[in-house]
Amino acid sequence: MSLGRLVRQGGSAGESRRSGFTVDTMGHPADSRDEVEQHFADSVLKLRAVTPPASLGSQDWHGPIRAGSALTGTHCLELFDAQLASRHLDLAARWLRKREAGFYTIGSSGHEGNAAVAAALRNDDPALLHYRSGAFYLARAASANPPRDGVRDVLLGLVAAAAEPISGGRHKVIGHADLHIIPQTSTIASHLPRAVGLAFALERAARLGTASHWAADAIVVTSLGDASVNHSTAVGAFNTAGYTAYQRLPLPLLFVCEDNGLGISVRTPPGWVEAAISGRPGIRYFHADGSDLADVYDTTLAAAGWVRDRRSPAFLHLSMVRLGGHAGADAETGYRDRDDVAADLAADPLTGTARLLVEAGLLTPAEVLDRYERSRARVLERAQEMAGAPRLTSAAQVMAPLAPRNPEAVWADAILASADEDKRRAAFGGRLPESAGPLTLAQTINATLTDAMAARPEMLVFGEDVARKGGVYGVTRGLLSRFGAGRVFDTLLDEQAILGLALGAGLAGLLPVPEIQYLAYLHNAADQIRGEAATLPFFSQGQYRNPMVVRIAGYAYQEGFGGHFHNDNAVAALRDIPGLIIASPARPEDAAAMLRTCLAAAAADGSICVFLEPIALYHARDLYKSEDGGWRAPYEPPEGWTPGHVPVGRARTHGNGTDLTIMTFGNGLRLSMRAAARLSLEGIRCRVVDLRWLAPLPVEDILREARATGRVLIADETRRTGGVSEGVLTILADDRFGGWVRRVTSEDSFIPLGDAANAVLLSQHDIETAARELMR
Ligand SMILES: Cc1ncc(C[n+]2csc(CCOP(=O)(O)OP(=O)(O)O)c2C)c(N)n1
Repeated sequence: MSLGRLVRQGGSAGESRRSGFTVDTMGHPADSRDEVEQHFADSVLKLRAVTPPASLGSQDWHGPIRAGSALTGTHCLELFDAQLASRHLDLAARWLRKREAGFYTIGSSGHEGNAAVAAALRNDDPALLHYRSGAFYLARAASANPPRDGVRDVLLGLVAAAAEPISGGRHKVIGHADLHIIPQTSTIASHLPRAVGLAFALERAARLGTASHWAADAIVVTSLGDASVNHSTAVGAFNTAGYTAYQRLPLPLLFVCEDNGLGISVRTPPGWVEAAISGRPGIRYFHADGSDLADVYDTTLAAAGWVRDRRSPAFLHLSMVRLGGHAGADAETGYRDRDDVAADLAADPLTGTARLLVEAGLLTPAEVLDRYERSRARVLERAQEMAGAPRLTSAAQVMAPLAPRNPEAVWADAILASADEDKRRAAFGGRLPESAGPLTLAQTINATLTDAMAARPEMLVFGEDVARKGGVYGVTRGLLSRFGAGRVFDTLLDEQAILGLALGAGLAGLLPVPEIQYLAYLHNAADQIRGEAATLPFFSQGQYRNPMVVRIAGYAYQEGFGGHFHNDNAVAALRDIPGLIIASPARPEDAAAMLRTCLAAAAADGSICVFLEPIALYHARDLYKSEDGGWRAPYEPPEGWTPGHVPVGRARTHGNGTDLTIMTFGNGLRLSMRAAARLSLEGIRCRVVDLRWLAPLPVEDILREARATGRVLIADETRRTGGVSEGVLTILADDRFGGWVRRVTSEDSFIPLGDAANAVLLSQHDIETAARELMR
């Protein structure tokens, strides 16, 4: 018997349960109604006691759903439909899972109040959402122009269908480019630095007059759970938002915390979210009852209005409940008592909206339950249709969005992105770098950044100490005065925030070039590259991109100065990130060309590039002996960029010796070239291959140069374990290289202070000794 009929026939609370609820909508034995459904039905039955205000004949659909609310009856009903469909999608997820046709059961039950958050925002406000945002998604989909079939989208996600519109079957994410919902990973809170960055970048793009994907008066909305509020990533994002607002810099960002009091099984102390957030400087706090749709709507309007008008961040705290456990397989009875679960059931937001509609005289309880049933039937029927939707089947299909590479487009962008003569002269203060004689690596990177900024108005340079000081090593010196504080600025001391800003800026259409001051300080924030930047194209099939060139000062050999934290030589954490480009220049002229290539790859392909700069070579002048000037190089003016173009993943060979191939990169290049010179005195003729790119490694060049001599010595300044040499060896082994191979590396150690550093670092002596042994 349908629920509506049960009510019309005068059934009472508890009768719904006894009736067995047997609605067989799918040609299968009916799924039994779970406790949440039973409770909803009982609660709606109880609403028969509610006396409608006037007669049901003169319903005012256009009036407020409740006195004082901005939510109209029509709007409330539309949102109720989104809430109902979201609830049934959770049930469908479990139904599909049981039949091994679905792969995801984290639901939105209890959080359906977020439909009103969607409704109170503009459809083109970019949203980065918590995984319980089913009703938000459906509400925004339904109000899109033209409306989208949000139920279908979500079901395709549950069954990992290749036709799913955002991730194409790679994950069940909440997102759609037409709906301005940027898909998030399951790593809780990791999306918040990006949300902060996006809000910052929207404003910055508007001020700079560069094209952005979003309107100048858009605001960013991002949501999270209550347990996630404690994650250091979230705390960092709140801090960055407050810090920015505190300085009166615009940051139109609405945080929404959907507080159900639990993080899987762990209870959030009552009152904690408010206590932790409400006193924060720079962030305005709002609260609403998440089970009361009108309250959520009205409070979101107020909070969003605050953010939009003041361009300042706000935190909307929604008290919610979690119904049906954390996910499908979660037996919450193991950690929650009956009263606790019952209290959540009593606050079911679906009942809350039903009450609004019944009390306004717009629906009878029977009509509410009929609507529930019709939604149930519709969703389950669609679930049945989607159950067998084709999935991704090959590695090529899965990986297609990972690393789009269009070398011609990158080449064209790299050689053409130069400002005209006058602009260049103005940017360089009348002293063009090509006329300045040979430059060091640091000077060359500085000049290349200057040239790029003059040509690319959308490019930003930021990081710790990069602006006023010009960087610890002077690499960004002068950029602030040349291009202004709108494009070159110091950030707060938080690598996660720096990378989050890059993530948001790239998304907004800018070209961010953040600096990480030392390689050792990347690691506290590496997930922003690994889990966020690199996964966005994957989980959106390239519909969203976050191009960036992250400059990192790294590697060792600072003559004992600085110890581990300034001499970090470990790159393993970067090398296995799918799609990431890692450039590792050593020579000044290579650095210029490679930086242009990285910027072009970011602009043309949306690539995420790490540009690893060897600190010890920044100011190096000489190669073989003092005053030879061999490590400096003239700066190539734009006319020379075409012949000098360096494609991603192409090595450079120095010398043409036929006895031995030394493969190296970074500081190892200078050590190896010096070693090669000494070995030549002994009659050992070497060629030295500078890999230049650590990801992707230059496979073709490695194999060709290995075959050229039949003897390979890998000189690798990174660690023996997980270092670059392992990758080179593997390339040779995979190709069944039949010659001799040896490797010399740094030790599996951190770098100590003082002379002891030399005990664990690759040395020129190591290279020479190994070379002689190989030749024996
Ligand atoms: C960084 C990280 N650590 C752990 C997890 C595993 N995990 C998934 S959901 C969750 C609880 C999140 O609770 P809350 O933020 O309150 O959101 P809710 O699920 O209650 O809506 C945890 C610990 C994760 N996804 N990400």
